[in-house]
Amino acid sequence: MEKQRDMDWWVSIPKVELHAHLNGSIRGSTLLELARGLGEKGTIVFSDVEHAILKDDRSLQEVFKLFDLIHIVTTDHKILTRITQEVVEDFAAENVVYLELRTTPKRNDLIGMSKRSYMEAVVKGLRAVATVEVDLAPRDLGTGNPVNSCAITDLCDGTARKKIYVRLLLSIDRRETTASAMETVELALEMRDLGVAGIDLSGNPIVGEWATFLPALKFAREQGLSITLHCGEVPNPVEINAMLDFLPGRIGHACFFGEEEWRKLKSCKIPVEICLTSNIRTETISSVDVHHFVDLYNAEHPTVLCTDDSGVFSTSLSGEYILASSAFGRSYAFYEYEYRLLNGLGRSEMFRLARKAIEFIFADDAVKRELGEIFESAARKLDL
Ligand code: 6MZ
Repeated sequence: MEKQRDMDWWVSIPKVELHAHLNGSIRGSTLLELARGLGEKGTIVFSDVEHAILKDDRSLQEVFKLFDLIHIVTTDHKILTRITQEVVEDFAAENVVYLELRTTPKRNDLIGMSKRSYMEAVVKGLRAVATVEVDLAPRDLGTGNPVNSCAITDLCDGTARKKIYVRLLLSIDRRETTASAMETVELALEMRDLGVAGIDLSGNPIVGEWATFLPALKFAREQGLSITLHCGEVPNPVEINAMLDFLPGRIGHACFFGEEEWRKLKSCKIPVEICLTSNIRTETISSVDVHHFVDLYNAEHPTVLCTDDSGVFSTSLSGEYILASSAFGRSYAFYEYEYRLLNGLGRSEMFRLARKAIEFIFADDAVKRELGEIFESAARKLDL
């Protein structure tokens, strides 16, 4: 009973999700249903897939094998529309008020899919969301009004609906060529009015070279897109340093940083998207107690808690907040073989952490202001 009330509290606070991969956030039940369907058609052997899907702990490399499998199941226009709708509805149901959803536009000539038609299917999914109002449009600089909103403000009975702001980030997969990465950036630029706010670099960190993606990332930045990079998921100091020197808007993970890289990161104040469950499940961090989040939080470095792949890692954003507060809520935390004083992550500190994430979003100032008001009103209601 007490546990349920506690869980309800974490679900009830407004939250900001900045690192969620669309295909990694697929509902487990949807993935199994779709895989079973393909098994019946003989496209895949369902029992093999079922085993891979239900397995709990996977190494980072096993996760990328699972993604290849997920992509066989989901790379279809109708399915993309469905999973986009479900993912947004799931985040909204746990009071995520601002979501940056990232996905890798894919081309598949066999089914007539281009990177553009892939993204159009995703946008269709955003428009299909039924349980909540979706704000996906950037603001007009003159009027401050959305330039292209699919928002419905009121229900038929006149009561205001719950609202979620969604912005899209287009991911470049590390398997891609420079030309393919450039194509993704061009597409992002064309789709800016549909809520595309930036570019992400992700994919298997042992594949590809930083130099391959740099021209596209530079071009994206010159054109005003924001950039986030998966950085330091494996030990690769040369690449980590090159990425930090690029000064991205944010980075994700930062698991294998040495002293020099921490110093550089902290002096540049680049916000870090923290994915606790993902890092622990993939064993890039050995346990939550030694996670670098503690040190960054103590150093007042900008951080934001995120899910990464809520479907693949069976987590939720509320779950990540509960995990952080139960691991770091006490006064001391064990970090790098010594106990260090932690400022104590109780409910009000966690609420402040959630609100602070507004500063690091890739949407415009009008959205930041509106989110600030949402948190303000929640703080009053929750007496924080
Ligand atoms: C790096 C990851 C990732 O784009 O098909 N992705 N890349 N590290 C991670 N940590 C575990 N989790 C997900 O979503 C799935 C794709 O996102 C990237 C991978 O490229 C994966 O194929 P989309 O929607």
